Amino acid sequence: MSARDRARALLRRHDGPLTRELVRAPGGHGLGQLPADRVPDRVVRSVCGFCSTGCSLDVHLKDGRAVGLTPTTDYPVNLGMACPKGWEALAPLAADDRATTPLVRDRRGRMAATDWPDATACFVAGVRGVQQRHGPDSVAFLSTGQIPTEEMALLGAVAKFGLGMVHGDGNTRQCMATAVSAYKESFGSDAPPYTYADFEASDVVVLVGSNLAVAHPIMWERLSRNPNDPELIVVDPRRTETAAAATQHLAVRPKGDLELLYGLGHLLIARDAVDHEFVAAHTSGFEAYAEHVAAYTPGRVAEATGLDIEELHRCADAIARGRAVSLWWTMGVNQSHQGTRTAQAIIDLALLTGNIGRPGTGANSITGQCNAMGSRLFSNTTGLLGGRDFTDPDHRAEVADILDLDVATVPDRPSLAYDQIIEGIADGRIRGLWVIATNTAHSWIGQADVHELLDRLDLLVVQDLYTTTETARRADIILPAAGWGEKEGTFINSERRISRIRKVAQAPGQALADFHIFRLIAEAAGCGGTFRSWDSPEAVFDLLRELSRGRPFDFSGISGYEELDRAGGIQWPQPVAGAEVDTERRLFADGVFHHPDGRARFVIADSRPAAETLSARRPLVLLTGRGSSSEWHTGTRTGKSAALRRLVPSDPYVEIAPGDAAERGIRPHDWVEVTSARGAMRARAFVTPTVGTGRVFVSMHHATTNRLTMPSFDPQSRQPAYKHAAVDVRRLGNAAG
Ligand SMILES: Nc1nc2c(c(=O)[nH]1)N[C@H]1C(S)=C(S)[C@@H](COP(=O)(O)OP(=O)(O)OC[C@H]3O[C@@H](n4cnc5c(=O)[nH]c(N)nc54)[C@H](O)[C@@H]3O)O[C@H]1N2
Ligand SMILES: Nc1nc2c(c(=O)[nH]1)N[C@H]1C(S)=C(S)[C@@H](COP(=O)(O)OP(=O)(O)OC[C@H]3O[C@@H](n4cnc5c(=O)[nH]c(N)nc54)[C@H](O)[C@@H]3O)O[C@H]1N2
Ligand code: SF4
Ligand SMILES: [Mo]
Repeated sequence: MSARDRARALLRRHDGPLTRELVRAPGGHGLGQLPADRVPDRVVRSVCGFCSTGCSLDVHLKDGRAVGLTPTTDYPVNLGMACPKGWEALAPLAADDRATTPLVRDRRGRMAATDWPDATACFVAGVRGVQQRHGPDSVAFLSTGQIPTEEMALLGAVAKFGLGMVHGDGNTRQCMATAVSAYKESFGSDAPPYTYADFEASDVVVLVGSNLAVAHPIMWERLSRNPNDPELIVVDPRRTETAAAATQHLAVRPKGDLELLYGLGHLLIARDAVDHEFVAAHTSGFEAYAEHVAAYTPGRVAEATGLDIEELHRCADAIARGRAVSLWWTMGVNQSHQGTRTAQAIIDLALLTGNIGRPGTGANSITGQCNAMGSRLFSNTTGLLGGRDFTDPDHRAEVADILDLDVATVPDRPSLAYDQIIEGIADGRIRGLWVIATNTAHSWIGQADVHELLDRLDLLVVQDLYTTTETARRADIILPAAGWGEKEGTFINSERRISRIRKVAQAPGQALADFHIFRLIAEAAGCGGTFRSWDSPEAVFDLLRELSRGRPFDFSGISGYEELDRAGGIQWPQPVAGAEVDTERRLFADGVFHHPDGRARFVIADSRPAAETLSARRPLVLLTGRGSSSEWHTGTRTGKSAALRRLVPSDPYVEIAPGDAAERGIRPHDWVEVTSARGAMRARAFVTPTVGTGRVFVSMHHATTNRLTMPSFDPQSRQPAYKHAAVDVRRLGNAAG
C-alpha cells in the first residue's frame, strides 16, 4: 500500500462514531422546561475542557447531536455546579472560523486548502528539509495542557521517537513549571497533595497569589461550603473579589511574598507553633531554616512587604491557632523571578506546623489548564515520559522496553525550555516550529519580539481549532483539529483525578482529533509501525498505566476506561487493581515523602530584586492575570460564545488607583496608553482603589498585554515572570480608541 493509501485507510477508521453509552437517564435541572427540540434522548458524561477544576458535565444528545448540557450533580468535584465557561462549553465548536481543511502556503504565499494525505506529506517534507539543512535539532514543538493525556503522550512520542526532534516544551512552562520544580525539590516528586474536600475541612485557609473566585469559581464554591467559619487569609497586592471576601487581606508589595513567608516562619517559631514531632520524624533541614528566618524580623518584613507589623502578627496568630491549616498558591507565586523559592517557602510553613497529610491541610499548588497535570507527567517535553529523565540511561531503557522501541530513538539530552526555544529562533538554531493547542503569539512574554521571531522561521506549523489565532495567522501549514467534545481521552485535574472526556459532536469538515493527526503524521513519516500499538486513546491509556508502574503517581491498578466511568474519575495513585478506594484522597497521610530518606526538605534562599526596577519614567508596577470567570486566556474559545461575550467589557481596560489616575489627569473610562520599555497598549481606564497605589493591572486576555511584559524567568523553573514590569500610563484624547 502507498503512504497515501495508508493515510486514506487510517482516515476512514478515524472518523469514528459518537460515544454510544447512555450514561444517565435525562432528568433534573429543569429539563422538563426545555423546548421540544432541546429535550435530550441521551446524556453522556464528560469533564469540562477549560480549567483544572475538572467539573463533570452531562452533555445532552438528541438524534446524535449535542443540544445542551448540565453540570453533573453526583460528582465529587462540582456537586451540580459549573461556571459560565462550563455552561457554554459547546459554543466554541460552532464558530465560523473553525479550521475545516488542512491549509498549506502555496508558492505565491497564499494559504491553499488541501487534503490530509497532501498536508501530512508537506508537513513531513518540511520538517525533514529543515532538519537536513540545519541539523536534527533545528525543529522543535510547543505543546499544551489542554488536550487529553493520550494525545500529549502520542505527540511527545511521535515528535521525539519518530521525527527525531530533541526540543519540545509546552504552555505549562508559562503556568505550572514553578510548582513542579518546587515540589520535586521539597517532596522528592511532583505531587500536589490535596483533595478538594480539604477546602471544606480547614479552619484556616491561606491563598497566596490566587484569585480563586475568578480563576477557579467552583473550587471557590467548595470553599464557601466550609462549615468551620474559617479564617480566610488572602495574600495579593490587589483587593480582588477573592481578597474582598477574606477575613485578612495582606496586600503585599508585588514580589514581597518570599520575605513575608519567611517573616511568618519567624513569628511561628517565636510562638513555638512548631510541630516538633512531625518536623523530627518527617523532615530535614529545619535547623538551617530556623537560622535563616531568624533574620526576618517583623520590622524588616514590614519594610519589605509594605504591610503593618500588626498584620503580620495577626496572620501568624491565626496560623498558629489553626487545627487544620491549608495553604494554596497559584500564578501570583509561580509567575515570579523567584517563584520556586516562594512556593517552597509556602511548603516550609506547612512542614513547620505539621499541616500536611491530614484533612483540611496541605501546601497546595492549584493547577491552571484542564490537563496541565497530564502534561506534567506525559508530555515527553523537557522530561521523559512518566516523570523520567532523558539523561538517565536506566530511564531511557525502561521507556524503550515498555513501548517496545529501539532505545537509540530516545534522545539522551534534555530539551530546551520554552524561553530557550524562542531564544534558539533568535540565534538561528531553531528554524522550524510545530505549535499544538497553544497561542504563542498572544500568550508568550515579550510579544513584540515573538511576532518577529515566528515570522523568521523557515517552517511554522499550527495545529488548532481555528484559522484566526494570532499564531495560526503566521503559519505555513495549518492542521485543523477537533476540539473538546469532538474526541475521546482522559484529563487529570488539580486534585490528581483522572477522568474521561467524550466525543459528543462530530468535528466540522476534515478536522480530526489531535490523536489521529499525530497518527497520520507518523504514517507519513514512515514510522507508523513504531506506533502500531498506539491505535486508540484507550490503548494508549494502557501504555500510560504501564509507564506509571512503580512511580509516585502509579495508577497501574486502574483497569481501563470502563473503571474510570464506573468510579466517576479516580485520583492517582492507584497501584493496586480492584482496591476499594475513597473518592476523596490526599497524599502523605503516612508522613512518607518521595526523597530516598522519606523526608520532606525545608528549602531556603535569599530574596532577590525583580528584573526590572521602577524609575521616574516608569514608576508603576504592571500586574497581569485573569480578568473574569467568563474569559479564557487568548479568547479563541470563549470569544465565540455570545453569552460569555456579553459578560465581559468589550474594550481592553487597565485598573489604576484613584490617586495615580488623578496625578495623570485620567478620569474613569478615558482612553489611556500603558507603556513599558518594550511596547505600548491602549486601554480604557478603570479607576479603582482595589489595585493599590503604585500598581496597575491589565488582564492577559487582551492581545496587546504581552507587548508590555518583561521577559524574565525563574532560574529554577524557567517560568516567565508575567506579574512584574515597570510601566507608566498616560491619557489619550477621547477619540483615541
Ligand atoms: N476565568 C478563567 N479561569 C482560569 C483561566 C482563565 O484564563 N480564565 N486560566 C486558568 C489557568 S491556565 C491558570 S494558570 C489559573 C490562574 O489562576 P490565578 O493564579 O488565580 O490567576 P491570575 O489572575 O493569573 O493571578 C492571581 C493573582 O496573583 C496576583 N499577584 C500578582 N503579583 C503577585 C505577587 O507578587 N504576589 C502575590 N501574592 N500575588 C500576586 C494578581 O493580582 C492576581 O489576582 O486560572 C485558570 N482559570
Ligand atoms: N501577561 C500574561 N500572560 C500570560 C499569563 C498571565 O497571567 N499574564 N498566563 C500564562 C498562562 S498561566 C497560560 S496557561 C498561558 C495560556 O496561553 P495559551 O495556551 O496560548 O492560551 P489559549 O488561549 O488557551 O490557547 C490554546 C490554543 O489551543 C487551541 N485549542 C483548544 N483546544 C484544542 C484542541 O483540542 N486541539 C488543538 N490542536 N488546539 C486546541 C485554542 O483554539 C487556542 O488557540 O498564558 C500565559 N500568558
Ligand atoms: S470551574 Fe473550570 S472546570 Fe468547572 S465549569 Fe468552570 S471552567 Fe469548567
Ligand atoms: Mo495557566
